Amino acid sequence: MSDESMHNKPFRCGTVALLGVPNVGKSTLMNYIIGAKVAIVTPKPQTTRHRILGIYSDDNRQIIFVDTPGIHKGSKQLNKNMVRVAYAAAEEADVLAIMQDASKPLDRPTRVLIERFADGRLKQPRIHVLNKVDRADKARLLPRLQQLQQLDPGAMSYVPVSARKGTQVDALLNELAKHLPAQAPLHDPDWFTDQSQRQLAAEYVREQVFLSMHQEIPFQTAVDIERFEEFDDAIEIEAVILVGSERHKPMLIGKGGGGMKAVGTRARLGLEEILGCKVRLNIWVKVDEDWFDHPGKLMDLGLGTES
Ligand SMILES: Nc1nc2c(ncn2[C@@H]2O[C@H](COP(=O)(O)OP(=O)(O)OP(=O)(O)O)[C@@H](O)[C@H]2O)c(=O)[nH]1
Ligand SMILES: [Mg+2]
Repeated sequence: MSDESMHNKPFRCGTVALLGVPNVGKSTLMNYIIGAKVAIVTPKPQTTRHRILGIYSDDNRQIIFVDTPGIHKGSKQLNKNMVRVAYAAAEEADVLAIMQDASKPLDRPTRVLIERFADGRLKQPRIHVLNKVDRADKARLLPRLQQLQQLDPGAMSYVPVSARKGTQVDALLNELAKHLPAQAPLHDPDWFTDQSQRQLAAEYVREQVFLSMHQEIPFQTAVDIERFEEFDDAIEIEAVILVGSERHKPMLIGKGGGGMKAVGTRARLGLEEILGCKVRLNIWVKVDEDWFDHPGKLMDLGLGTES
């Protein structure tokens, strides 16, 4: 029996929504805590497009993290759906973890976002997470904390962390768990994500497209899994990469197919690691000019607002 349970501390369990503008490190933090790459991470904004659960369980707590798309402005239906998904996750959560990049000066979108949550319209406890402290100027951290305290004096706490290095993540877990309901675990402690193997396959391929492509191309790219079949010795996957323009196709495929080959190899290696078996991955590229602005197509890709 652990020290905690000997002291009769109640078991705590609930949901924490990870919120923030794009690129602040929400998915990196969740992956670090879960200990597996359940949400893809890239240096580009708008990487996460739907809500992803990552469940942390120990002897005293089960913290159900909800990773959300970064809150941003955008005119396409995809952007609107992403933002709607983030706000819906906030409404449903027990605790709001509002993240920012502390290695950069507080920008306007971050300030607007903090003010929006600080207005108290949502009643859940708010915890501000100042991420990327490994890259932040230490002398600026205290003034930044004070600035944040002024912007949202009603928040429970303000926790500096490094999601990449894991610095202060234990302290953050303690702080988050304090505000969760005292109740028994809702999920089997061995279960750590709601992502199916098929969804992981689509996301791992999209991650490699995001990493290898530039300018507007990644934002107009989606991945659809057309076949996912398990055999005794391997999983066979057929993935289609949708691109938003005919001229993106050769850029993605690359000279002699080299670009596509690199995307496929890297995605396959990542999938073999997380799925724990051999993967045979075939990828095709298809042009679909308006998939990101078409509600029905977004729904089919799992990017609708009701998914
Ligand atoms: N130096 C440093 N980099 C970090 C840290 N956390 C995340 N990053 C990097 O920041 C970039 C964005 O990280 P993500 O986890 O994809 O950010 P996100 O908030 O999920 O972004 P969206 O899904 O686009 O909203 C990646 O290049 C990460 O490696 C950190 O603590 N320190
Ligand atoms: Mg993300």
